[in-house]
Amino acid sequence: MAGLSPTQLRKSNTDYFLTSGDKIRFFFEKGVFDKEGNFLFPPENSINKIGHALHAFDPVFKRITHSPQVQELVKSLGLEVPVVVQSMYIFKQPHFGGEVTPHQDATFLHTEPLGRVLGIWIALEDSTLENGCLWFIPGSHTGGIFRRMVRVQTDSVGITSFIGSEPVYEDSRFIPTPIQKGGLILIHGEVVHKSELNCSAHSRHVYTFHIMESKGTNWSQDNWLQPTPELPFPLLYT
Ligand SMILES: O=C(O)CCC(=O)C(=O)O
Repeated sequence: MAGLSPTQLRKSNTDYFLTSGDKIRFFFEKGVFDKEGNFLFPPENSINKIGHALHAFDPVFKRITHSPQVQELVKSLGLEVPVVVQSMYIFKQPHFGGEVTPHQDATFLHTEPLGRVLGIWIALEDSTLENGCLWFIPGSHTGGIFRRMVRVQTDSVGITSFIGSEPVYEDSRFIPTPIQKGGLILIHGEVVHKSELNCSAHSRHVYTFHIMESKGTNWSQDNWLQPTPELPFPLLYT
């Protein structure tokens, strides 16, 4: 990163993100690099998340994603031909782990019709009010989506932009969902959710992945994340 102008740096970060759908890549918290791109803090304390294809290329996460328990759960919800679209390991570092602002997953993972994306969020450590548990607005999955992030191609360069604006949600509408290590939260693709800055001394590690019912569903061509020849979206049921 040394010697890059702010514009070049932004472009290189965007490229790194936009081409991460079929790879295992590392994303860091804000403010952890100096101007030359050197770590200001130990890398293991600076990492925000790893994504977005752990489910395909890491044997441990592949096994968990396709485990009998996950398959049974998803079958019990009535999904017929679910595919895995992305996966992430989120660290939520002690004293440091950044907030995830209120959003709907369908903003980033859009389908037609809506209602076909489901997040499976597994707590690998206790997730508490102090270390940044998830918060949800009850019933918010029923109101459609407010904003979409789309991929825009300018020559060979990919950039993203937003259509629509995210409403400002009153804090009082959110309810927290602390959960113990080993617990699992299902996240509807349109429910509004967030997590707050981790000011505590405890990390909050999670493994999360998103699936889509592929039967009768169109994956939007302008989503940032697209299946590739290297990684078509794998079937969940194996
Ligand atoms: O784990 C978090 O803090 C946020 C996760 C999230 O928003 C998601 O998986 O959709």
